[in-house]
Amino acid sequence: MSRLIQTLNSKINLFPIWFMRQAGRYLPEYRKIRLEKRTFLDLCFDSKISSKITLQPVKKFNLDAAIVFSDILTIPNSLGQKVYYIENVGPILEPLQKKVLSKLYKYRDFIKKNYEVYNQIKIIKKKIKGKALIGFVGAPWTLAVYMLNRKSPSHNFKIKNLNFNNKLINLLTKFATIHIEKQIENGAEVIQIFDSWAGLIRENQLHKFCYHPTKRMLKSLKRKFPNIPIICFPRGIGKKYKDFVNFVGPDCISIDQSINPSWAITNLNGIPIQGGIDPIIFCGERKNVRKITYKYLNIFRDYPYIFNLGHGITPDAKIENIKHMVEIVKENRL
Ligand code: 1CP
Repeated sequence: MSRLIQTLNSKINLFPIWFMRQAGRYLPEYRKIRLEKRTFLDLCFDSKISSKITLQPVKKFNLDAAIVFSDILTIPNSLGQKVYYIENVGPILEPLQKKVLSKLYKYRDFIKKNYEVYNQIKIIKKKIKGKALIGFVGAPWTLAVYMLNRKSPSHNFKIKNLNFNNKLINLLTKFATIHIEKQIENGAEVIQIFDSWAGLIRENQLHKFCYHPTKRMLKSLKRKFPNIPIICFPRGIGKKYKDFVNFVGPDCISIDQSINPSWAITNLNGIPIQGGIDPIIFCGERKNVRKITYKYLNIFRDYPYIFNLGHGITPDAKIENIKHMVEIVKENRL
């Protein structure tokens, strides 16, 4: 069994290591393939190519897990709201039309549109013996943010100008759950739910938009797949991580870099913790990588911990720094 699954299921601390956005633009071998294809979605919807990209970082750094190469925004795209990825700008979505929200939308169309994503999982599964295969999905709130805002909310985001409503959240809860079910049926062994923009929700609405929809997903997934561990990443909610863990009950919690790891150990019910290391560390000096890696090794010496970052690897990360962290972790674990 893989280190990641053992850490998640048995809470044995084996210090598995993988990174959010481990496949992507910081890798020269990814950039090379990217140049040959017209768009980013062409990569996601070609399982022969996407499976190759998934494995690039796993082989290069001998990581403990592979994460499906796709994007959280394949969901709006598959529901009929087209998504375009613009170089140096990020994702841009066409206006959200009524037809997307209508109940007429067919389950079968959705599955068909994501066929290549599910097929990618089947291909990878045969090639990563002893490592875990992670499927993922965006949480309903984060998907709704992109669908209504139609671009990244990282600049000038004003929540009150947008029409967040139950109809949209319910639709996304349903299709995010379906998307995960299909990934599990095709071989995903661990699931991560990315609520990357949970930090934008006002405190008194966290329950409605973040905890509650996520818990609904977990409940229905656990009924069907009780043995598949689910990692949640409600990024940016600060001390509310505690309420999140209590209410939602995930198998593992991924923390962002604003969370003090010692606080997390005492406040998050003893469930496995993942991440928390500032991604900026990979853009700087080698000696700082060493320092922070030892810091996390020491803090989590007696606690089930998964080495990862507080957010995704950035395009300007240095390969040598990533190698260095992996090396140190491997030298210091059982
Ligand atoms: O031009 C390119 O080459 C595309 C760059 C790129 C890549 C490589 C995008 C556009 N998405 C991805 C892959 C991706 N996205 C993966 C699989 C690869 C891996 O992890 O190894 C995953 C898990 C995601 C998830 C994702 N997409 C999230 C959640 C995690 C996070 O970063 O918070 C989010 C918010 C997105 C939206 C998105 N897609 C792409 C970009 C640049 C963004 C972020 C835009 C923003 O900052 O708002």
